Amino acid sequence: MLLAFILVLLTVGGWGIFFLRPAWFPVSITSDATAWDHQFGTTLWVCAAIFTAAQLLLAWVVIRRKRSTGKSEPKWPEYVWTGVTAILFFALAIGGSRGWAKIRTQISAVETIEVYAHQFAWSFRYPGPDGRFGKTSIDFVSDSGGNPIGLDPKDPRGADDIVTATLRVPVGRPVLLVLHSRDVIHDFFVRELRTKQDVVPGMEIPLEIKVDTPGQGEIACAELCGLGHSQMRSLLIALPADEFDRWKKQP
Ligand SMILES: [Cu+2]
Repeated sequence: MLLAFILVLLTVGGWGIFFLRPAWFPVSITSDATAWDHQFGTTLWVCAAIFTAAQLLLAWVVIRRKRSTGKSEPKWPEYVWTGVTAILFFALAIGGSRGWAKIRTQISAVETIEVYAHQFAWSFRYPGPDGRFGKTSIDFVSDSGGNPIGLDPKDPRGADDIVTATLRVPVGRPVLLVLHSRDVIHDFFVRELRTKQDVVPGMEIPLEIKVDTPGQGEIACAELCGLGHSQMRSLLIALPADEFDRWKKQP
């Protein structure tokens, strides 16, 4: 009986957290968030219903438990819940991958910004007025010398490149981020964009974002990457497009 009481208490407590929402997503700054939030909400409701049904059923079984009579139990409930779970799982997976494909595979950005992750900081590079990125090499990397991305000092194309510690993006214009890592796997995570993408050494990973309202968001590393992982954070600043263009001319 005590076990049944604890099960009911856990279920009610779970619903309490669900409704009070002590920690929830911050307000989004992109319209893409609507699809993510919808999918997340649907998944959460389905899981909440299954959790509630399973816990209450378990409590009922605990209360009504009888000594085994040695007769075999009917098998059909197992078929039913396995079948229903499989259908729900595939429906959620198909819905989620459709949304993901719509947002993540249509790249239309004309503006490219390079993102460099390393233990334990972020750097961002813009091509400057010539519109071209200069060469980089691991040989030139020097954090103390102010060259965290290893910009080649002899390449004239890189002379006007802008390297910053915060990410500024224009509002209303799709931006292609190209993610690089210098050492281990990191993860580019911005809650306000509902975006999370691994950054893998040796790979250039494209990630298109479009911010629709001016605002700010925290860029956090969401992959445990070493002792300073919790300090690995930066800021995303979304500026009105004209202000962004002015800043890029005179950072
Ligand atoms: Cu990290």
